[in-house]
Amino acid sequence: MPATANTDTITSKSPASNDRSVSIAAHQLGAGNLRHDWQLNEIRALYTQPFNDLLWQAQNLHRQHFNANQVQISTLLSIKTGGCPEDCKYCPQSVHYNTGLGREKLLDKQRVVDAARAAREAGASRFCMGAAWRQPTDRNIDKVIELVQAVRDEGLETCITLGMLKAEQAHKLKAAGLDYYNHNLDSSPEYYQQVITTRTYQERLDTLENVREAGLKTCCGGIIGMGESRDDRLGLLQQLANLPEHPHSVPINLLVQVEGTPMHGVEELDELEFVRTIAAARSMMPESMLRLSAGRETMNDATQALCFLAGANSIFYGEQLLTTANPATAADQQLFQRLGLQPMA
Ligand code: SAM
Ligand code: DTB
Ligand code: SF4
Repeated sequence: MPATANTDTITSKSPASNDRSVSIAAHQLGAGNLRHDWQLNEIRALYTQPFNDLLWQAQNLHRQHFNANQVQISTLLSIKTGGCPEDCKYCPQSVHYNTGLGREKLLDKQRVVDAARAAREAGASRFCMGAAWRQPTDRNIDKVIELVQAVRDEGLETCITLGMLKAEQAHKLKAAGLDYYNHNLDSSPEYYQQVITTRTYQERLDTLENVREAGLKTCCGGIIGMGESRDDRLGLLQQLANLPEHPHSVPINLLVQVEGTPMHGVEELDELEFVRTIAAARSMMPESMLRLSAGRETMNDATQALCFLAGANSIFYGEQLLTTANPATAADQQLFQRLGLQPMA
């Protein structure tokens, strides 16, 4: 960590911190002081602290900004499945891999409204719609706007993820009342090139800029457990936190390994490493909603509880993500009850 004149450190308040813990100065990690200049060595120092110190620090920051027992609930729907021309090595919807998924058309409005209504009745406050496109056409945008407006009419916040967006398209979506646009950076710039060859990291950053400039809220995170190094995980966090605005929502996905994709069979990530990533994300982006996203289906309850302790405060809820399984709603309700968690209004 760089030297600092401020001696009021967060770790100094920790009764359990010891010599090996990293002093993160309050002016660096405190309320109302969002940083956008993280260096890799600082993130490494934060991330590799003793686990208890890292979690204590993340939980402490979390409590400065949020009610620690409230979790925001989002439900996902794939509105256009399969047949995507991109070659993302993790994704079951790419045409490049044979995963048994067919190519479907854009869902009609009634199907979407029915799903949104069911999600709201089950307790979701946000409805996220995903399309397997590299980039939507202007005609696609007009059709998606109708879906967004129908979901808004059901009283839900709206989020969509359609691939790369042009500036005019982002403005059109904002004018139509869309709340969030999801566009993930997914990994470090270095590892990204090994995961996707059909687009560049810069193109991702350009879309994020178009989204921000249009005044939409950004939902931007990534996937870990893709065989990346720890430094790649740090690099992803660095990119996210050093964006001109911290994303409003940060989904952290654990790779769902799908047979037929090149990433099927990759070595599984240590669950405590996943928890560390959540805690570091919380510490670096203390005001963002941090979503425990794909991968909960295979994660045990104790690990999920640690993720909430590390500052995760949002989940995808409902038995399906886009094309893969998510925990049963009854199991999630039980988990919330066991942990004393309440859905955020
Ligand atoms: N096609 C658009 C795009 O890529 O921007 C939107 C849909 S895409 C399925 C949305 C996100 O889902 C990806 O950025 C990635 O983070 C996540 N995702 C896809 N497949 C996944 C998998 N097998 N495991 C975990 N996350 C996955
Ligand atoms: C995000 O970060 N994760 C969601 C959502 N944004 C669109 C998607 C997860 C997809 C997992 C694989 C699937 O179900 O196809
Ligand atoms: Fe297409 Fe998105 Fe899947 Fe990549 S992640 S193959 S862009 S649907």
